[in-house]
Amino acid sequence: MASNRNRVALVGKIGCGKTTLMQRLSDDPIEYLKTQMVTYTDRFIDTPGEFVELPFFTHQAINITCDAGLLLVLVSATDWQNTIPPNFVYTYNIPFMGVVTKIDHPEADIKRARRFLDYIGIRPHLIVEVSAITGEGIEHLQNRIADLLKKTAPTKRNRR
Ligand SMILES: Nc1nc2c(ncn2[C@@H]2O[C@H](COP(=O)(O)OP(=O)(O)O)[C@@H](O)[C@H]2O)c(=O)[nH]1
Ligand SMILES: [Mg+2]
Repeated sequence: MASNRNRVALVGKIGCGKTTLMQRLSDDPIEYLKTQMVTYTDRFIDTPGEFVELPFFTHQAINITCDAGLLLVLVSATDWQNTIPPNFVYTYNIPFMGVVTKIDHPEADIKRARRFLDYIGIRPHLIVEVSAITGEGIEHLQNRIADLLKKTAPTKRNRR
């Protein structure tokens, strides 16, 4: 089976901005597309938000993403409810980061989003804040992703 260790997996509630962020990080045009199924690109694994909103699917989210090079858990600054289980990220054996999205939004509450990410198991130094619309924080996120992927990318020695 092909390795996903060069790919970044995106997980988060429906509408939190996974697909838009992926488009921004890929320099693709930003257009709304409902993610109906798991979508693989060269650099990303985009998952439907149902994966973490419906407990029935949570194991599926983990199966699909557990061999990625990096897990990004997204929480929108506009979300007033979290559905991701406590310490979710510790199920994984790969690097992870938290991303607060939509920080440009007039109703953004970044502190609340950071609290949700803390509950999910992500400490403050592993959280970045971005807006896929204005581009704020995107360069910083690109750099952090590149650093973390370097640690897990297949090398001659560990290639499957
Ligand atoms: N204001 C604002 N809206 C965003 C941002 N990112 C995504 N959105 C909007 O949020 C909605 C859902 O985005 P989408 O990427 O499809 O979410 P997904 O379900 O997690 O893939 C769309 O209408 C996007 O335009 C952002 O950074 N700021
Ligand atoms: Mg989507």
